[in-house]
Amino acid sequence: MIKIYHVKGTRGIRPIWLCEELDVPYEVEVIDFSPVFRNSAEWRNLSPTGKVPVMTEGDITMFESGAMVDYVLEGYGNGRLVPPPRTLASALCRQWCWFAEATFARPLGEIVNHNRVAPNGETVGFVIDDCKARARLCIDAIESVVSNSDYLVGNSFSAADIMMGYSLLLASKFGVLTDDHPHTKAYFDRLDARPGFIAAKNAG
Ligand SMILES: N[C@@H](CCC(=O)N[C@@H](CS)C(=O)NCC(=O)O)C(=O)O
Repeated sequence: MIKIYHVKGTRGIRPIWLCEELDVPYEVEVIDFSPVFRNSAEWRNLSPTGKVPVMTEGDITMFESGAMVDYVLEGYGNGRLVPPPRTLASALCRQWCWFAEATFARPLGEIVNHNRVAPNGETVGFVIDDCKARARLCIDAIESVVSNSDYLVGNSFSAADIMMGYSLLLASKFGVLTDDHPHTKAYFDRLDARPGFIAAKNAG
């Protein structure tokens, strides 16, 4: 059985949402998000940098939410939620999966970090403004695609939308996703209405 170590509202949403979409059984173990627990030897043994999520199945233990999505698709997807290999659609699906975490979630994560770790509680305003500008550039890229299609890869919901859905959730939370990007807002609303996403957001 797949087990996802999770904290409500964090990136564990991605593998949980995917399991929901594919009807794959899984269990969620909620962990203590305090720095003390995440720095403990017990947690570092599963997640060397002290982050969430972690996923286990049998004797396999993984960190990195995107890798978990790949692993679940490989084992249980039977071709669902990914386009046929060696097609333009497949290339685009992979591109947007990586973009969601490597390019888009990066400045969003830095907003969290710079709000949290600034010395003496002050925020580093110019860094946060720069992160927001970089995140908006990413939303421009998404906008240009979803103004012509329902999802990132044409009109079929795919794994790329699960990866992006979490990043857009963060962008929405930080006020970066606004009416300046109406097609992306409508796209996010479509994702937000999916029962799998709702279940994943409520998990934990
Ligand atoms: N690239 C990693 C990022 C993991 C990550 O940053 N997780 C956040 C929660 S969503 C976390 O644990 N933050 C605590 C910290 O960075 O100290 C993934 O996709 O799993």
